Amino acid sequence: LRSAWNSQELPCLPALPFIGSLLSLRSPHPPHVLFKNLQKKYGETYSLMMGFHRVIIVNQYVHAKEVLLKKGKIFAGRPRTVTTDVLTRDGKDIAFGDYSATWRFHRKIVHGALCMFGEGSASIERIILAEAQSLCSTLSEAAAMGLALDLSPELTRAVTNVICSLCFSSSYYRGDPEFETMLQYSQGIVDTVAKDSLVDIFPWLQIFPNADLHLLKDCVAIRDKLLQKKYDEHKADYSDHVQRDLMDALLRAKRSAENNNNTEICADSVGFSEDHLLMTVGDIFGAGVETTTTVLKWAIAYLIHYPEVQKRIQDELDSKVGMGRSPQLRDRGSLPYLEATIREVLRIRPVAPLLIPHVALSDTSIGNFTVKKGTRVIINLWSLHHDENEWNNPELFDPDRFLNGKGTCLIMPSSSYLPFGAGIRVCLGEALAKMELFLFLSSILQHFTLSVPPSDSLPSLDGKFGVVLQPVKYKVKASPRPGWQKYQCKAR
Ligand code: HEM
Ligand code: PLO
Repeated sequence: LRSAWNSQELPCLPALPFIGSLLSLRSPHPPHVLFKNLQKKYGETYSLMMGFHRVIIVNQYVHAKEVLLKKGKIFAGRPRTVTTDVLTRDGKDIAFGDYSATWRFHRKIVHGALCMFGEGSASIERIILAEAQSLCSTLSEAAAMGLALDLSPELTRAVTNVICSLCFSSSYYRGDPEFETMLQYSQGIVDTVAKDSLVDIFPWLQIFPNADLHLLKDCVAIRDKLLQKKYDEHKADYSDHVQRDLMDALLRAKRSAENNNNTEICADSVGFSEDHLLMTVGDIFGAGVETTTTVLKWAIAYLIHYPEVQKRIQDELDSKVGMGRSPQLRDRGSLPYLEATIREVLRIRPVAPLLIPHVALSDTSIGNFTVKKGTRVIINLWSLHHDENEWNNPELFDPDRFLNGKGTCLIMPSSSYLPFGAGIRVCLGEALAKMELFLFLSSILQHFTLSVPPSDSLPSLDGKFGVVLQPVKYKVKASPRPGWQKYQCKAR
């Protein structure tokens, strides 16, 4: 079993021609759990074959950090797959696009545009706070009618409106048909893209009817129409003098690249086609919506399971912020228990349990194992976050693990923690996501106690594996807290 395909040392799962290691990968468990379990037999870092592609699975943090940080640039490639090619017009985006000058340039522009709205200026905070307030008013209306709600659409709308403001300077009202369309296509994409479906292992399966691929193509077509509309609107009233949002920042960069025929960043050399621009915004919009919403849903599911955690956050809010004003970003330092809870949610249910696959851009090594150019590397964040050697009782939800003994200071108890990845491919939205998680959760918990309706069972904590690990649907009863009975948010 410890045969060497690619190197003398790397343990490899059995593999057959064409199908690779598929037979060893049949399992009732989702891939991140299966890959964690396979460590027992093959060691922490092992390889397997997905069709014709060699894939290395890394289950521990020393090797993970070598791949992401120490050799980040060598492992900065991305594989091309059938489904991500459909989503991104053959990798013309940031997340699924291979390492290149174009990729670097687009990352830089997005980074700059997000910083422009960042902590320095108060505008992102204002946008999030307005959405949090609107969300709270929806919750209090539901509470007044005694309704328990699936919070997913309302959380998604709040989070979407934040990223919509940043990308397009627009927002959605409740029941907005464009928003309903977006909800549908985005779930269709999450359900079908990049989950190592058979088409991605066997591209030739495309010639057979494939329901998943059909759904993906339909959803992508609807998304692209929406993106094109936003692009056309921005182009029509673009001005060099005002930069309203990310779309304007990209348009400006595209124009200056087109006017810069003789410098190193001319439109051709950086790949600044309309496709590239649309795919970049598509990434930020898609990531901006699906990731943060997913974490909020996990956080609420855990808070319902652990009412004592909820109570402690509320006590902290009462004593540090009080009831007279909304929590703000400057309160982050004085609310360590809430921060610890957010960290714990990101540990126990990482949004992207396998990150996005990396690819070795040249011959290299991981630890003592040699790695050939073109090898795919999957970092199993699930294993890092559930490593028994690093975390006491890793299955237990325990925010206190991120606090000192007195519960007054945040600590990082282990290096085996990378919810946003690390290095050259680190998440571009980390700062934004953290601001949103803090402001949304603190606003909700300042006003409401969350539970399930008496007739319902507790939310399932098993995730549904896909390009993001989503919780299963559940209903929430939001009860206004004593002292907040008269609380009425102004409807927008
Ligand atoms: C990539 C996590 C929110 C934009 C990633 C990766 C992870 C991650 C694990 C993959 C890193 C890798 O492959 O090595 C998260 C989590 C979030 C979150 C846990 C929320 C709590 C966001 C938001 C945005 C965003 C709000 C947009 C504003 C991106 C982009 C990439 C990425 C563009 C691709 C980076 C690249 O390949 O160069 N994120 N993310 N993420 N994220 Fe996030
Ligand atoms: C989510 C569905 C959208 O309709 C399209 C989209 C674009 C970017 C993807 C995102 C989806 C899922 C989460 C991803 C993000 C890029 C980075 C992020 C994969 C598919 C993470 C967590 O890695």
